[in-house]
Amino acid sequence: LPPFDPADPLGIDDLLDDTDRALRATVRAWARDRVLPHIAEWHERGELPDVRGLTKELGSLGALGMTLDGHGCAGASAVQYGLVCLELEAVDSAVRSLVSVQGSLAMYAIHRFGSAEQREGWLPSMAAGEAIGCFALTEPDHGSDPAGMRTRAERDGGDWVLTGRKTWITNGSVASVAVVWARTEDGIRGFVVPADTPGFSASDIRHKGSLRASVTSELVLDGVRLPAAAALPEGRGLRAPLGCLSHARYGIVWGALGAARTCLETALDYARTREQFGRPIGGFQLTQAKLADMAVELHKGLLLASHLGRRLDAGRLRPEQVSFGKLNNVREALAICRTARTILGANGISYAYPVMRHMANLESVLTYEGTSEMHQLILGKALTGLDAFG
Ligand code: TGC
Ligand code: FAD
Repeated sequence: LPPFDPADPLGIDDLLDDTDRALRATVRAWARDRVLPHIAEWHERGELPDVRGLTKELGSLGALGMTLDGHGCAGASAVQYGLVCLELEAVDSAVRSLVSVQGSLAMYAIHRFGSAEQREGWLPSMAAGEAIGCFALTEPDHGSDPAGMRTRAERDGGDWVLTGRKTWITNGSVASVAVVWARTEDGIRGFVVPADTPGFSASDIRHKGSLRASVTSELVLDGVRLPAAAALPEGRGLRAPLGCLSHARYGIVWGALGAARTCLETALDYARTREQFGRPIGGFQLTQAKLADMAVELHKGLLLASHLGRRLDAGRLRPEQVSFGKLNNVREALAICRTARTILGANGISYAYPVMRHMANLESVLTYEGTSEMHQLILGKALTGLDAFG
């Protein structure tokens, strides 16, 4: 039998092939060298310095829109995308967020619902990380219930004119292009809005206690005039943005486990060396029970992510299954981080260790891309046939 590997107690690595492992190693090394040495300071300062340089490097790694085909995109598998999300989030959820929004939301929307001109006009530069994108669905008064959105797009001759506000928009103020969802007389539609269009402005949301190294913005659309060709021809109805969310939520199923892995590794190291009552705290049964439970949930979560990834690669992943994964893996990742914090005692709240930062980040991850309650209700509806939203 192969030896027991504390880093992979279930032997889940056997499910990966050499290409998957090589990609994972490349992204892990990049995140360790390029982001890890600075991230605690960036988080504390509430900044993501050189976001454009970082995005270009992520583009060079092939991490942007990586499951999409053509237009400079990598055409990678869903499992490979998941591994990349995990390795990035093992350093900080902010970097995975940047990649999720760029690839799974903004690029995915243009790729899936855009015209040939929109795809050719934006996807190559977005895949290379030369243009940053954002995805604007949430409004101040409509978060979980985007169907009630007030942002509207009205016809004026051959043009569209967009008016409204969007909030909590990742990458908002650094984006060259925003995919904005708005109400029209024919229902909800998506629009590709270059950020330099008059009437479009973005201001950053400050004083966040979570995802502090991520750019989060409020967008104002004040009579933004766009040509007819700015509308996503296929992006009609709420099912269009929700379809993009399914893809981004899938990435989070993996990503959240990266934060959990780092917290478990930190707690294990600490428990082996920190002594109280004359012995390492890792020798106490209560600490071992915590560590065992954390490992069980982390690796069960990885099995779930691998399973969902294979279903996505086979074209068989249902939105309810994505909700299943996001609900479980984010909830359990947060529980792992909180337990790690207890193992570190007072040091658990110090930014000298990554645990508190990851724990705080996962509070956002629990809420964005559909709150845990929304995913419970999506599953509740699928299980009972009864719609709790209606
Ligand atoms: P409902 O009637 O259920 O659905 C409307 C239409 O959409 C279809 N649909 C989906 N299609 C594809 N994928 C999905 N996941 C879908 N979910 C639903 C559905 O079949 C229907 O189609 P049709 O043809 O019949 O019209 O809609 P509802 O109004 O009852 O809402 C359901 C609910 C609450 C689940 C939905 O609104 C929801 O998911 N709310 C949560 C909103 C949310 O997740 N917002 C996220 C904003 S983006 C973000 O957070 C980015 S953070 C990223 C980062 O930084 O990493
Ligand atoms: P609300 O919808 O007001 O919900 C508040 C509480 O009520 C939640 O606990 C919710 O689960 C609960 N609730 C609501 N309705 C029900 C119900 N029917 N039954 C039971 N409970 C209910 N959005 C974007 O469009 N693009 C982005 O790039 C983006 N990035 C984000 C980045 C960060 C850091 C954060 C924190 C958010 C981001 N969001 C983004 C917004 C995010 O998607 C919303 O915050 C989320 O959808 C929840 O909406 P809300 O905050 O308005 O909460």
